[in-house]
Amino acid sequence: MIETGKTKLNSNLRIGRRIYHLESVTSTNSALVNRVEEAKELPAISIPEGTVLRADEQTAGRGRMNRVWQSPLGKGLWFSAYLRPELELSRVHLITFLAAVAVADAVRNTFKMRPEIKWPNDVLLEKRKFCGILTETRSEKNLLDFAILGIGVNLNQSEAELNSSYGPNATSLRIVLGREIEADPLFTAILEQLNEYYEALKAKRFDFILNKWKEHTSFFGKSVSLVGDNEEISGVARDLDEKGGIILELEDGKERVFYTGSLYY
Ligand code: BT5
Repeated sequence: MIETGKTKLNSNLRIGRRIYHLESVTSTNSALVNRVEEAKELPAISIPEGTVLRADEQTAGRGRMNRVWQSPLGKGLWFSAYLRPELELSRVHLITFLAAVAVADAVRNTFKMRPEIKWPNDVLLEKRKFCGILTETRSEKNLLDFAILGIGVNLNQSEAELNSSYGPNATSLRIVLGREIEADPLFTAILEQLNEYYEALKAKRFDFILNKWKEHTSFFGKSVSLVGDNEEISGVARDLDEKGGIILELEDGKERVFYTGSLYY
Protein backbone atom coordinates (compact mmCIF):
# COMPACT_ATOMS: atom_id res chain seq x y z
CA MET A 1 0.00 0.00 0.00
CA ILE A 2 1.26 3.48 -0.79
CA GLU A 3 0.27 5.80 2.04
CA THR A 4 -0.22 9.46 1.24
CA GLY A 5 -0.30 10.05 4.97
CA LYS A 6 -3.67 11.74 4.87
CA THR A 7 -5.64 10.53 7.85
CA LYS A 8 -8.61 12.65 8.75
CA LEU A 9 -10.70 12.68 11.88
CA ASN A 10 -14.25 13.97 12.02
CA SER A 11 -15.81 13.50 15.40
CA ASN A 12 -19.39 14.28 14.30
CA LEU A 13 -19.68 11.23 12.13
CA ARG A 14 -19.70 7.53 12.78
CA ILE A 15 -18.88 6.52 9.21
CA GLY A 16 -15.86 8.61 8.31
CA ARG A 17 -14.82 9.55 11.84
CA ARG A 18 -11.45 8.22 10.79
CA ILE A 19 -10.49 8.29 7.11
CA TYR A 20 -7.35 6.76 5.67
CA HIS A 21 -6.66 8.19 2.24
CA LEU A 22 -4.15 6.21 0.20
CA GLU A 23 -2.86 6.72 -3.28
CA SER A 24 -3.00 3.15 -4.46
CA VAL A 25 -4.30 -0.16 -3.09
CA THR A 26 -5.32 -3.46 -4.61
CA SER A 27 -8.90 -3.06 -3.40
CA THR A 28 -10.14 -0.83 -0.59
CA ASN A 29 -12.40 -3.69 0.53
CA SER A 30 -9.51 -6.15 0.73
CA ALA A 31 -7.14 -3.65 2.35
CA LEU A 32 -9.69 -2.72 5.01
CA VAL A 33 -10.51 -6.36 5.82
CA ASN A 34 -6.80 -6.97 6.22
CA ARG A 35 -6.40 -4.00 8.56
CA VAL A 36 -9.36 -5.09 10.67
CA GLU A 37 -8.08 -8.66 10.91
CA GLU A 38 -4.53 -7.57 11.68
CA ALA A 39 -5.81 -5.24 14.40
CA LYS A 40 -7.62 -8.14 16.08
CA GLU A 41 -4.24 -9.78 16.68
CA LEU A 42 -2.65 -6.59 17.99
CA PRO A 43 -4.40 -5.17 21.06
CA ALA A 44 -2.48 -1.89 20.73
CA ILE A 45 -4.25 -1.10 17.47
CA SER A 46 -7.93 -0.41 17.44
CA ILE A 47 -10.00 0.23 14.36
CA PRO A 48 -13.20 2.02 15.32
CA GLU A 49 -16.45 1.22 13.63
CA GLY A 50 -17.01 3.59 10.73
CA THR A 51 -13.36 3.76 9.71
CA VAL A 52 -13.13 4.56 6.01
CA LEU A 53 -10.37 3.62 3.61
CA ARG A 54 -10.30 5.64 0.41
CA ALA A 55 -7.87 5.26 -2.48
CA ASP A 56 -7.15 7.29 -5.59
CA GLU A 57 -6.57 4.08 -7.52
CA GLN A 58 -7.36 0.38 -7.09
CA THR A 59 -5.13 -2.04 -8.94
CA ALA A 60 -7.48 -4.98 -8.32
CA GLY A 61 -10.89 -3.42 -7.64
CA ARG A 62 -13.57 -6.06 -7.33
CA GLY A 63 -17.24 -6.36 -8.19
CA ARG A 64 -19.60 -9.15 -7.21
CA MET A 65 -18.48 -12.72 -7.81
CA ASN A 66 -14.89 -11.56 -8.29
CA ARG A 67 -15.68 -9.54 -11.37
CA VAL A 68 -13.25 -6.74 -12.09
CA TRP A 69 -14.15 -3.19 -11.06
CA GLN A 70 -12.18 -0.67 -13.10
CA SER A 71 -10.76 1.98 -10.75
CA PRO A 72 -8.12 4.06 -12.52
CA LEU A 73 -6.09 6.73 -10.78
CA GLY A 74 -8.01 9.92 -10.08
CA LYS A 75 -11.03 8.93 -12.15
CA GLY A 76 -13.43 8.05 -9.38
CA LEU A 77 -14.27 7.66 -5.74
CA TRP A 78 -13.16 4.27 -4.49
CA PHE A 79 -13.70 3.67 -0.79
CA SER A 80 -14.81 1.23 1.87
CA ALA A 81 -16.26 1.52 5.37
CA TYR A 82 -15.91 -0.83 8.34
CA LEU A 83 -19.31 -1.50 9.92
CA ARG A 84 -20.42 -3.52 12.90
CA PRO A 85 -24.20 -3.33 13.03
CA GLU A 86 -26.16 -5.68 15.26
CA LEU A 87 -27.95 -7.30 12.40
CA GLU A 88 -29.29 -10.73 11.49
CA LEU A 89 -27.31 -12.14 8.59
CA SER A 90 -30.50 -12.32 6.54
CA ARG A 91 -30.70 -8.51 6.62
CA VAL A 92 -27.16 -7.79 5.51
CA HIS A 93 -28.34 -6.78 2.03
CA LEU A 94 -29.81 -3.68 3.69
CA ILE A 95 -26.29 -2.28 3.95
CA THR A 96 -26.00 -2.33 0.15
CA PHE A 97 -29.45 -0.81 -0.16
CA LEU A 98 -28.80 2.05 2.24
CA ALA A 99 -25.53 2.80 0.46
CA ALA A 100 -27.29 3.00 -2.90
CA VAL A 101 -29.81 5.42 -1.44
CA ALA A 102 -27.01 7.48 0.11
CA VAL A 103 -25.18 7.78 -3.23
CA ALA A 104 -28.40 8.57 -5.11
CA ASP A 105 -29.36 11.25 -2.57
CA ALA A 106 -25.89 12.78 -2.53
CA VAL A 107 -25.75 12.97 -6.33
CA ARG A 108 -29.25 14.40 -6.48
CA ASN A 109 -28.45 17.08 -3.88
CA THR A 110 -25.03 17.95 -5.27
CA PHE A 111 -25.78 17.97 -9.00
CA LYS A 112 -29.58 18.28 -9.19
CA MET A 113 -29.74 15.02 -11.13
CA ARG A 114 -32.08 12.13 -10.33
CA PRO A 115 -30.14 8.85 -10.28
CA GLU A 116 -32.00 5.59 -10.42
CA ILE A 117 -31.24 2.49 -8.38
CA LYS A 118 -31.19 -0.86 -10.15
CA TRP A 119 -31.58 -4.02 -8.09
CA PRO A 120 -29.52 -5.05 -6.32
CA ASN A 121 -26.40 -2.87 -6.26
CA ASP A 122 -26.18 -0.40 -9.15
CA VAL A 123 -26.83 3.31 -9.31
CA LEU A 124 -27.58 4.67 -12.78
CA LEU A 125 -27.82 7.95 -14.62
CA GLU A 126 -29.50 8.01 -18.00
CA LYS A 127 -29.89 4.20 -17.65
CA ARG A 128 -26.12 3.68 -17.41
CA LYS A 129 -24.15 2.60 -14.36
CA PHE A 130 -21.90 5.13 -12.64
CA CYS A 131 -21.79 3.50 -9.22
CA GLY A 132 -21.43 -0.05 -7.95
CA ILE A 133 -21.58 -1.30 -4.37
CA LEU A 134 -20.01 -4.39 -2.86
CA THR A 135 -20.82 -5.39 0.73
CA GLU A 136 -18.71 -8.22 2.13
CA THR A 137 -19.17 -9.79 5.53
CA ARG A 138 -17.41 -11.92 8.08
CA SER A 139 -19.58 -13.92 10.41
CA GLU A 140 -19.20 -16.48 13.14
CA LYS A 141 -21.81 -19.05 14.08
CA ASN A 142 -24.44 -17.37 11.98
CA LEU A 143 -23.84 -13.98 13.63
CA LEU A 144 -22.49 -11.03 11.72
CA ASP A 145 -19.05 -10.09 13.00
CA PHE A 146 -18.44 -7.15 10.66
CA ALA A 147 -19.23 -5.86 7.20
CA ILE A 148 -17.10 -3.97 4.74
CA LEU A 149 -19.15 -1.69 2.56
CA GLY A 150 -17.35 -0.79 -0.68
CA ILE A 151 -18.54 1.98 -2.97
CA GLY A 152 -17.19 2.89 -6.38
CA VAL A 153 -18.34 6.04 -8.17
CA ASN A 154 -17.14 6.93 -11.68
CA LEU A 155 -16.35 10.63 -11.75
CA ASN A 156 -14.14 11.67 -14.62
CA GLN A 157 -13.83 8.97 -17.27
CA SER A 158 -14.45 10.13 -20.83
CA GLU A 159 -16.53 8.02 -23.25
CA ALA A 160 -13.30 6.88 -24.90
CA GLU A 161 -11.91 5.65 -21.58
CA LEU A 162 -14.92 3.46 -20.90
CA ASN A 163 -13.56 0.50 -22.83
CA SER A 164 -15.12 -2.94 -22.97
CA SER A 165 -13.74 -3.92 -19.53
CA TYR A 166 -16.36 -1.58 -18.05
CA GLY A 167 -19.13 -3.65 -19.61
CA PRO A 168 -21.60 -2.27 -22.15
CA ASN A 169 -23.42 0.08 -19.85
CA ALA A 170 -21.04 2.25 -17.85
CA THR A 171 -20.98 6.01 -17.56
CA SER A 172 -19.36 8.68 -15.41
CA LEU A 173 -20.64 11.87 -13.84
CA ARG A 174 -18.42 13.84 -16.20
CA ILE A 175 -20.09 12.30 -19.24
CA VAL A 176 -23.55 13.06 -17.86
CA LEU A 177 -22.77 16.56 -16.59
CA GLY A 178 -20.33 17.59 -19.32
CA ARG A 179 -17.66 18.92 -16.98
CA GLU A 180 -14.81 17.80 -14.70
CA ILE A 181 -16.09 16.59 -11.32
CA GLU A 182 -14.38 17.38 -8.03
CA ALA A 183 -14.17 14.33 -5.80
CA ASP A 184 -14.13 15.78 -2.28
CA PRO A 185 -17.52 17.56 -2.11
CA LEU A 186 -19.32 14.47 -3.39
CA PHE A 187 -17.37 12.23 -1.02
CA THR A 188 -18.43 14.41 1.92
CA ALA A 189 -22.05 14.44 0.75
CA ILE A 190 -22.11 10.65 0.40
CA LEU A 191 -20.63 10.22 3.89
CA GLU A 192 -23.28 12.49 5.38
CA GLN A 193 -26.10 10.54 3.76
CA LEU A 194 -24.49 7.22 4.66
CA ASN A 195 -24.42 8.24 8.29
CA GLU A 196 -28.08 9.20 8.24
CA TYR A 197 -29.20 5.90 6.75
CA TYR A 198 -26.77 3.83 8.78
CA GLU A 199 -28.22 5.29 11.99
CA ALA A 200 -31.65 4.25 10.69
CA LEU A 201 -30.31 0.74 10.22
CA LYS A 202 -28.91 0.73 13.76
CA ALA A 203 -32.33 1.86 15.01
CA LYS A 204 -33.85 -1.08 13.09
CA ARG A 205 -35.90 1.24 10.86
CA PHE A 206 -35.72 -1.28 8.04
CA ASP A 207 -38.91 -0.17 6.30
CA PHE A 208 -37.63 3.39 6.18
CA ILE A 209 -34.57 2.23 4.25
CA LEU A 210 -36.52 -0.06 1.93
CA ASN A 211 -39.09 2.63 1.17
CA LYS A 212 -36.38 5.20 0.43
CA TRP A 213 -34.75 2.65 -1.83
CA LYS A 214 -37.98 2.00 -3.70
CA GLU A 215 -38.45 5.76 -4.23
CA HIS A 216 -35.30 5.73 -6.37
CA THR A 217 -36.33 2.79 -8.59
CA SER A 218 -38.36 2.67 -11.77
CA PHE A 219 -38.56 -1.04 -12.56
CA PHE A 220 -41.46 -2.12 -10.35
CA GLY A 221 -44.51 -2.92 -12.48
CA LYS A 222 -42.32 -3.34 -15.58
CA SER A 223 -41.41 -6.42 -17.58
CA VAL A 224 -37.85 -7.35 -16.70
CA SER A 225 -35.45 -10.16 -17.28
CA LEU A 226 -33.17 -11.51 -14.64
CA VAL A 227 -29.98 -13.16 -15.77
CA GLY A 228 -28.43 -15.57 -13.29
CA ASP A 229 -25.60 -18.06 -13.61
CA ASN A 230 -27.62 -20.70 -15.37
CA GLU A 231 -30.93 -19.17 -16.29
CA GLU A 232 -32.65 -16.12 -17.66
CA ILE A 233 -36.10 -15.47 -16.24
CA SER A 234 -38.65 -13.00 -17.56
CA GLY A 235 -41.48 -11.55 -15.54
CA VAL A 236 -42.96 -8.43 -14.07
CA ALA A 237 -41.08 -6.95 -11.10
CA ARG A 238 -43.62 -6.72 -8.28
CA ASP A 239 -41.85 -5.95 -5.01
CA LEU A 240 -38.99 -6.71 -2.67
CA ASP A 241 -39.32 -9.28 0.07
CA GLU A 242 -38.09 -8.41 3.54
CA LYS A 243 -34.71 -10.01 2.81
CA GLY A 244 -34.15 -7.81 -0.23
CA GLY A 245 -35.01 -10.45 -2.80
CA ILE A 246 -36.81 -9.29 -5.91
CA ILE A 247 -40.30 -10.72 -6.43
CA LEU A 248 -41.12 -11.45 -10.08
CA GLU A 249 -44.54 -12.41 -11.38
CA LEU A 250 -43.85 -15.05 -14.02
CA GLU A 251 -45.81 -15.71 -17.19
CA ASP A 252 -47.95 -18.35 -15.46
CA GLY A 253 -49.02 -15.76 -12.89
CA LYS A 254 -46.98 -17.29 -10.05
CA GLU A 255 -44.59 -15.19 -8.00
CA ARG A 256 -41.00 -16.20 -7.38
CA VAL A 257 -38.29 -14.48 -5.33
CA PHE A 258 -34.69 -14.14 -6.50
CA TYR A 259 -31.68 -13.15 -4.42
CA THR A 260 -28.96 -13.03 -7.07
CA GLY A 261 -28.63 -12.08 -10.70
CA SER A 262 -28.50 -9.06 -12.96
CA LEU A 263 -31.64 -7.22 -13.91
CA TYR A 264 -32.46 -5.87 -17.38
CA TYR A 265 -35.46 -3.72 -18.26
C1 BT5 B 1 -20.34 -3.99 -8.58
O1 BT5 B 1 -20.19 -5.29 -8.99
O2 BT5 B 1 -20.98 -3.16 -9.18
C2 BT5 B 1 -19.61 -3.66 -7.28
C3 BT5 B 1 -18.52 -2.66 -7.47
C4 BT5 B 1 -17.91 -2.23 -6.13
C5 BT5 B 1 -16.70 -1.41 -6.33
C6 BT5 B 1 -16.16 -0.84 -5.02
S1 BT5 B 1 -14.88 0.31 -5.25
C7 BT5 B 1 -14.48 0.28 -3.58
C8 BT5 B 1 -14.60 -1.16 -3.13
N1 BT5 B 1 -13.38 -1.91 -3.35
C9 BT5 B 1 -13.55 -2.90 -4.24
O3 BT5 B 1 -12.65 -3.69 -4.62
N2 BT5 B 1 -14.82 -2.91 -4.69
C10 BT5 B 1 -15.62 -1.88 -4.04
P1 BT5 B 1 -20.99 -5.97 -10.19
O4 BT5 B 1 -22.45 -5.68 -10.05
O5 BT5 B 1 -20.55 -7.39 -10.16
O6 BT5 B 1 -20.48 -5.24 -11.48
C11 BT5 B 1 -19.24 -5.55 -12.04
C12 BT5 B 1 -19.33 -5.30 -13.54
O7 BT5 B 1 -19.48 -3.90 -13.80
C13 BT5 B 1 -18.08 -5.71 -14.31
O8 BT5 B 1 -18.16 -7.07 -14.69
C14 BT5 B 1 -18.09 -4.77 -15.52
O9 BT5 B 1 -18.96 -5.27 -16.52
C15 BT5 B 1 -18.73 -3.52 -14.96
N3 BT5 B 1 -17.73 -2.53 -14.53
C16 BT5 B 1 -16.43 -2.70 -14.19
N4 BT5 B 1 -15.89 -1.56 -13.76
C17 BT5 B 1 -16.87 -0.63 -13.84
C18 BT5 B 1 -16.91 0.76 -13.53
N5 BT5 B 1 -15.87 1.44 -13.02
N6 BT5 B 1 -18.09 1.40 -13.76
C19 BT5 B 1 -19.17 0.78 -14.26
N7 BT5 B 1 -19.19 -0.54 -14.56
C20 BT5 B 1 -18.04 -1.23 -14.34
